[in-house]
Amino acid sequence: MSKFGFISIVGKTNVGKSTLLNKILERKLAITSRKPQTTRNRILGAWNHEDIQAIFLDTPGVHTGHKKALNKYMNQVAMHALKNVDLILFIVDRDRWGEEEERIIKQLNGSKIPVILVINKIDRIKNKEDLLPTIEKLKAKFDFEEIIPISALKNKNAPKELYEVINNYLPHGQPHYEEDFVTDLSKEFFISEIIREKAINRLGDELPYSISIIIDALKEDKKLLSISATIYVDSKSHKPILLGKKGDMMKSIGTAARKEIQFEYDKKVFLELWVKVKKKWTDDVNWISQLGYDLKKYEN
Ligand SMILES: Nc1nc2c(ncn2[C@@H]2O[C@H](COP(=O)(O)OP(=O)(O)OP(=O)(O)O)[C@@H](O)[C@H]2O)c(=O)[nH]1
Ligand SMILES: [Mg+2]
Repeated sequence: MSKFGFISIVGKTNVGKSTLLNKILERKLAITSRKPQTTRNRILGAWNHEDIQAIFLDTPGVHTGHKKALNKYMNQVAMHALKNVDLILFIVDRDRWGEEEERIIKQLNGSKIPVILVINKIDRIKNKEDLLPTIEKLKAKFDFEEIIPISALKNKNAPKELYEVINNYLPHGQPHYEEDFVTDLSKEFFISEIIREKAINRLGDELPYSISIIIDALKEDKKLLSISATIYVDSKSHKPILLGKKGDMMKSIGTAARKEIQFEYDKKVFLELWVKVKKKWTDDVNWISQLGYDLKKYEN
């Protein structure tokens, strides 16, 4: 009998949720970075294996201390993914347990959805004997169905236990999507995310929070993909940082993004990038909607 269900990947920011999604799907669907708050909305990725179709939902990291409209939206998307799914993969970074994790647990209490605790980044635990006390410590936090230690980054594949869990906890049901369906996200969205990732990786610690990308034009024929995009910063003082000396920062972001888009779509890419200021956009509900983040959808 076939199985079908939704699996959300939740946890604090920066614990490796998107890295895990990409590892499971064996392709890069979500951007990742060493900086917090990289994922800003729900990233859906379908996984088909034999008679199982699992729909993974990668989510923004739960975070506290930021009060802008964008932060509110991101936290709402994350908390929404704790409901109306069939299985939850709750990711933590080794034994790091804080108020964000507590917030998630509070939401999970009383829920009937099975929760698997995934302890990530175990490659960073020098002494493997330290893993056992970590598991014991986390076991006491919630009635997890199972606890699986992994390294989403270093393991060649997602561990077998994870696939067993998917098989064990997904309900019986027919696949809802065609076998070649991967995601519901648009080409414009992916391209803007690739540009954002290249920018995040090249900028200091503060700027990544305040950039957003809009694709102004996208033309495509058999051989060429032509893109014009604008990177928006939220204050005037950020513009020269993004431009860099003689425009070299923008050049570097553009070159890296173009190479990856070329690889993803297997055709020649022409990418034109602009920088503009959109003051305090992270707290501007209209602007956030314009970026495609649907504030109403995740309100409850
Ligand atoms: N050492 C190590 N680093 C990891 C592992 N998994 C992820 N990382 C790194 O941790 C950082 C954050 O990874 P992401 O996948 O972007 O984390 P995330 O949970 O999606 O973060 P947000 O989208 O901001 O919530 C990146 O630099 C990853 O390369 C791991 O197993 N080991
Ligand atoms: Mg992420």
